[in-house]
Amino acid sequence: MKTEPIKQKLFVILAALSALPCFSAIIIGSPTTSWIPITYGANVPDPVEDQQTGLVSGDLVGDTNHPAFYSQFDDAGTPSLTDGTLAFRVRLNSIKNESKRDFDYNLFIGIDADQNGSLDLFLGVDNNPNGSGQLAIWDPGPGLNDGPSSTTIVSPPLMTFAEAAGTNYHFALVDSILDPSATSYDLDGAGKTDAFISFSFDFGFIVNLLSASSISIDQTSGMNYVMATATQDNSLNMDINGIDGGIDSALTFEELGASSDALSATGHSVPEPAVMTLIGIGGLSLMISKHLRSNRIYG
Ligand SMILES: [Ca+2]
Ligand SMILES: [Ca+2]
Ligand SMILES: [Ca+2]
Repeated sequence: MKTEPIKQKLFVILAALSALPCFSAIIIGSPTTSWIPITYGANVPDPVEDQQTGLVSGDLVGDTNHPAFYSQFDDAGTPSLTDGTLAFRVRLNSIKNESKRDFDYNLFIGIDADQNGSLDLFLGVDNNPNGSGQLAIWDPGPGLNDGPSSTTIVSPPLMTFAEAAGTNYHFALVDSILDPSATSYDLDGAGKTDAFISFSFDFGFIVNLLSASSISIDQTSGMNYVMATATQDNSLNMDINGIDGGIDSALTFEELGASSDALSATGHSVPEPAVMTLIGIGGLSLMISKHLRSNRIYG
């Protein structure tokens, strides 16, 4: 009988398979422990009650212990670096009408995918005052898109996707299950519980649309994000994450501090291109000095 070696081989194969990283699809309503905060240097996003439209439920809120903005990535378990799902979560002041549990606004995430200061694509939530709507990806338009005053989001969106609650869309009051480490569920302190809006996009669409603008990225590429709420789908007119007010500022997002630290889709910090250049120059000068020293010693 030769069953024993086969069993052993099977055991080895199963052991090898179980040792592979475990890939699981994103659970859009998962606790914050499954999400990675998107940071803004030393800034603590986002000041409370700095939204500019009188509609407090569109106010982005966060503090040192309660991030206003998160991402999560699922790479689909394939070797490809350009597929998978990229999800975002945003903390808001409140739900306008708690009995309806609707998000009644637009929410934009501008992506600076080549890290030159200009936003190359916008994606987010395209809801109306009745709370219904869609997920969308917008063309940035002809403006520089490097600051609030030069942003030219094009309406209607390039692409739209139906919101499927529990699959690619989730809107709920913050509680101890969604945010296990929270010490407050009302960061603005005005008496209404904060809310999380979470949504996801096929990463391949983002890669392909950027590629059409001659920007090549994969899941390891560093990107800077600008995130804002709005009452219309072509301007950042409500609350820009990371800064106090600023919707009409003539400064750039970088000058304002509204551009996030560079993060890959997979959620890893990536040095800015300028830093990489410095590291490159530093490494080169180190190599030259080593070479000169070795020439002095042995030459
Ligand atoms: Ca705010
Ligand atoms: Ca750019
Ligand atoms: Ca609140």
